[in-house]
Amino acid sequence: MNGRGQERSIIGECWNVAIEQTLVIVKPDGVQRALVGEIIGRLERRGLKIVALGLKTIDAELAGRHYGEHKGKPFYDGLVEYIGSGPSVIMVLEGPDAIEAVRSTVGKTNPVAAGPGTIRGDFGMMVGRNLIHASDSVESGKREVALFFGDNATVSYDRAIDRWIVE
Ligand code: DAT
Ligand code: MG
Repeated sequence: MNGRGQERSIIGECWNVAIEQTLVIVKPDGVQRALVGEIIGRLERRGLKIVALGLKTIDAELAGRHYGEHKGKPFYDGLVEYIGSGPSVIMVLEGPDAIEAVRSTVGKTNPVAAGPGTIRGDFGMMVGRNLIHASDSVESGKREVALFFGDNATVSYDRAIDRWIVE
């Protein structure tokens, strides 16, 4: 129990905060600029848990499925070329309100508008080289995790520190 009469749980619901999963991609510029450790470190230190991780070059077919909502926009072809221009580090992160926690750590889409202290604000200059992708809703998170890792491909485990992060 967490002192408020609720069962403490690191999966499912805890104190009205949902434990969510989000898909994060360190894009090819992040890999080429040797920022993988820095980016994962920031997210890990915030308290997020890595539950799937891999390195892969995203081909046009996978990029088309991932970025389907942007098809027809003027930047679409450049986006597909950029995301496939080298290997990306692709991961699933889990934690309380993980979608919002990661999006706020990542910063606004255009790095110039992203606040200092955010990943894009600290390391990026242009929207077409914004280093990182993060799911923008629970629904898109589920879709993107399934797209990149398939169903039931995340690893469920406890960390000793979890009780110091999740009340
Ligand atoms: P986000 O990645 O912050 O979720 P999004 O989903 O609106 O942003 O767009 C997906 C990616 O497409 C974004 O990370 C970079 C690129 N993009 C978006 N808007 C763009 C624009 N106006 N010009 C160039 N690239 C753009
Ligand atoms: Mg998006």
